[in-house]
Amino acid sequence: MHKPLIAASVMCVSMWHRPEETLRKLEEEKIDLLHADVMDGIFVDNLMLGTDAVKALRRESTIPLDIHLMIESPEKKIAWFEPQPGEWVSVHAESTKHLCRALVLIREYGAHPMAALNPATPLCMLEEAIDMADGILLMTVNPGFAGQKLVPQTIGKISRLRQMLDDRGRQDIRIEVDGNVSFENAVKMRQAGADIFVCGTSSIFGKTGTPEENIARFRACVGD
Ligand code: S6P
Ligand code: MG
Repeated sequence: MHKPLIAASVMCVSMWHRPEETLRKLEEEKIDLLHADVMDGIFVDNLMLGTDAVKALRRESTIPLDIHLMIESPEKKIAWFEPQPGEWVSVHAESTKHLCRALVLIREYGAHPMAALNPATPLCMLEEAIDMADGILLMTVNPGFAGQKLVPQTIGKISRLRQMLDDRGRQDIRIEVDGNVSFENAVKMRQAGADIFVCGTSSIFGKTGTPEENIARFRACVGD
């Protein structure tokens, strides 16, 4: 199994309480990725992080971006975000008729392509595109909002995806989990085979503990 990576969810950082200090702390704590949620109000019922915000994050931090596109027809908009080598970019299978095109385009920028699935979308949707991806993002809540409860069926889905990848000899493909990745849920997700964890209000930006304390606790939970 891959070393677990922590992707800190930027939408869970308050924009009004010195966000730059939080960014510095995440850098000091050697957080692996900054998870930037992009929402268009059509694919999901919310609006979040436009192109300028994503580019500003890239300028303001040394942590590589993990851009989660929750937008319709992402293949037409990937260029707007100017993906960089080493970044991760995920596109939802439900959001495009051209998943393969979107994944290939992301790779042309030198970034890691990921295909994302909502909780209710079956794994067979990935069958023909999986080999074009460096990772699969499994939503463990319905996308659109932070602070939701886990859809419990998604834990079994992580195991089934890990099996599907192993059967194809694709142990190199990472599994990212996003939504209610709490300390408790992360233990189960790790056991099921997840290796990138989106950390938001359920863990490192929770109401109790400092981000530093919560990051240490989270790392212990996923065996880092
Ligand atoms: C939700 C979005 C997520 C959230 C994250 C919040 O649609 O894709 O990345 O930011 O899930 O974390 P939490 O711990 O509040 O669920
Ligand atoms: Mg996300």
